[in-house]
Amino acid sequence: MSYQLYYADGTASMGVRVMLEEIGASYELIETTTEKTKPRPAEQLKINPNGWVPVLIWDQNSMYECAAITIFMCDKHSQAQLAPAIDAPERSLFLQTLVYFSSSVQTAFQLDYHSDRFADTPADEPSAKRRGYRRLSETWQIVNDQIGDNKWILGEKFSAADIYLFMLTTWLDPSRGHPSISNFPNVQRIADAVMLRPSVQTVYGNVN
Ligand SMILES: N[C@@H](CCC(=O)N[C@@H](CS)C(=O)NCC(=O)O)C(=O)O
Repeated sequence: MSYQLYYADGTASMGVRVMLEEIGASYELIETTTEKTKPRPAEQLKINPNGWVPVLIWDQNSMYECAAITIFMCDKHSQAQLAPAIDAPERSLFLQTLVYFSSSVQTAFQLDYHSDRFADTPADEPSAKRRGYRRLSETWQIVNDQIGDNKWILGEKFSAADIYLFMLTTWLDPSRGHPSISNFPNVQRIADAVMLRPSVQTVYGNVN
C-alpha cells in the first residue's frame, strides 16, 4: 500500500506523516501551501474544496479531515497497534479524544490563526482571537485533567491519540497570547515522551 499526502510543514499533515512513519508505509509528499494569499493545486481542491491539509490519497481513493484519516489508518494498519481494537475497553476514549481534539482544540486554535472565519468584520477579529486564547486554556485544561497520572492518553498503551496531542502542542505559541504548555503538565509529559520517538524525530527534526 502506497500513499500520497498533500503536505505543508507546521500543519496537521505532519501528524499524518508521523503515522505513516510509524506504520512503515511507503508514501510520497505533495508539497502544498496553507498561506491565505497562495492558490492550492487544483487536484487538492478537487478532493478537499476547503483547501486544507491533510489530504490523503491511496489506490483510487482519497480523504480529508485529520481525525478521520487517523482512525482510518489505525484500522487499515492494525498491525502497527496505534489504536485499541474495535471491542477493546479503551476504544471509546480513543474516539472521544480524537474527535475532541479535532472539533474543540483545533477550533480554539482557529479562532486565533483564522479569526477572519469567526468574525463578521475585520474590526471584530481581535475579539475572536481573545476568545480563542481563553478557549485554548479551557480545552487544554480538560485534556490535562483527562490524562491525570496516565502514562499515555489512553493509559498504559501508546496510541495515535498521543501523536495527535503532540502535533497540537506544537501549535501553542505564547508569543501570540496562547497559554504555555507548562500550564498543562500532564500534556507536557506526554508531548515530551512522543517527541523522543524516531518517527517524530524524522518528521519534526528539521522543522523549527
Ligand atoms: N478540520 C480539518 C482542519 C485542517 C486545517 O485547518 N488545516 C490547516 C493546516 S493545520 C490548513 O490547511 N489551513 C489552510 C487554510 O485554512 O486555508 C482537519 O482536521 O483536517
